[in-house]
Amino acid sequence: MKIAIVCYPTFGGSGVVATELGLALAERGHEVHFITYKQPVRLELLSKNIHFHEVLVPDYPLFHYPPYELALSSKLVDMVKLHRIEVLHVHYAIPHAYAGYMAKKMLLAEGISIPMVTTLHGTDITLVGNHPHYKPAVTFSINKSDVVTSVSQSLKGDTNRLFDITSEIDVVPNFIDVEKYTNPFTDCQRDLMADKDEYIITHISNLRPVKNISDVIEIFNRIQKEIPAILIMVGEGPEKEPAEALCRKLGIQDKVRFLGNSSEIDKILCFSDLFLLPSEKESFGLAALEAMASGVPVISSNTGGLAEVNEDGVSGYLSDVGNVAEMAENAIAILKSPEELTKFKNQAKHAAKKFDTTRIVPMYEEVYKKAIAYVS
Ligand code: GMT
Repeated sequence: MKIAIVCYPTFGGSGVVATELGLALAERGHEVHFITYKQPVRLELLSKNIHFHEVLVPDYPLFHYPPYELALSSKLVDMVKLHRIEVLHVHYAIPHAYAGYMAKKMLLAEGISIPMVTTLHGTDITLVGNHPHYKPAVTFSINKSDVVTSVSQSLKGDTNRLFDITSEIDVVPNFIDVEKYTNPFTDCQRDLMADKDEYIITHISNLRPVKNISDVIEIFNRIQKEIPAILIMVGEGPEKEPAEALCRKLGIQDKVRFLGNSSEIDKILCFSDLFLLPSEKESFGLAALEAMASGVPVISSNTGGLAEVNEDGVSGYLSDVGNVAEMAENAIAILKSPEELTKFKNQAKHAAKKFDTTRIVPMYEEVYKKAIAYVS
């Protein structure tokens, strides 16, 4: 199949999923065209089945807001015609589903029918999309998609609750190449980060308010009082400075390392012992799945789709949002005995296998077939 993938090219989960999906589809022989404003961060290798088309938005003094949707829909029309693309797959409803729908309509005016698959990722529904300023356009473009998928049952429920949705939503969970995370390095080089007796606790996110970053620090503070440990914070975002200030206030600044954005998540997870994700909202929690695939147990909140990923008492523990005392207790329970830690590491890796690329990518292929059949 010839598939166009529209996504955010940044470190965010939806862009990562879209990129990994495109790479996996290309490996399975499909021709994949990424159409976005910058080369996606995880799209390192170009191959004969992978193409990247940059959306340029010309500047003009009249434009207070550059019209990205306009440029994207025009680019989609051009690329569909040039490469005879058979299906559009847009990740994150805003503004991609809207631009995709416009492209569909423009192509139809020229006698070309192309189906659009929209994948909902989370904040496009639970945080940004239901704002009254966006809601009518988001509802419209979801309802006008030929197939809609969501990354968890929980997100499907949220979408139906928050929007007036007239079409069925297929749940296609996020996925991971478990093989890639299995002993990727002969030596994880953990001594670069910590002393021999110190446990390494990790958090990876875009450091936005929804991630409850102060809870990450509070949980770690309680852990390090009981067990020698350091905390590695990966990512950039508005909560970074307040988090640094909190670490100084608690006197733990020497035990917390802020690494910024990283393309070496697999290396960081390789030497991590525990992963913290106490988010306010999380439609899936791809970062938790990446940790689990690396054999890192997860201490998380039980919000949204996290309970579909992190199995309580198996791959880690779940607690109510904000219950930092319980999250710290659970973390300590895992770390305090080497046998317990080994057991949870193995269980986390095993639980991740349910989401292996080989199981999930064929579900997207079925979705594309359904979408193509729908318009032909
Ligand atoms: O986590 C974020 O804020 C980034 C956001 C995104 O769209 O890039 O992540 C969302 O999509 C991910 C991939 O499907 C999910 O794993 C995250 O749980 C989801 N984030 C939220 O729902 C807050």
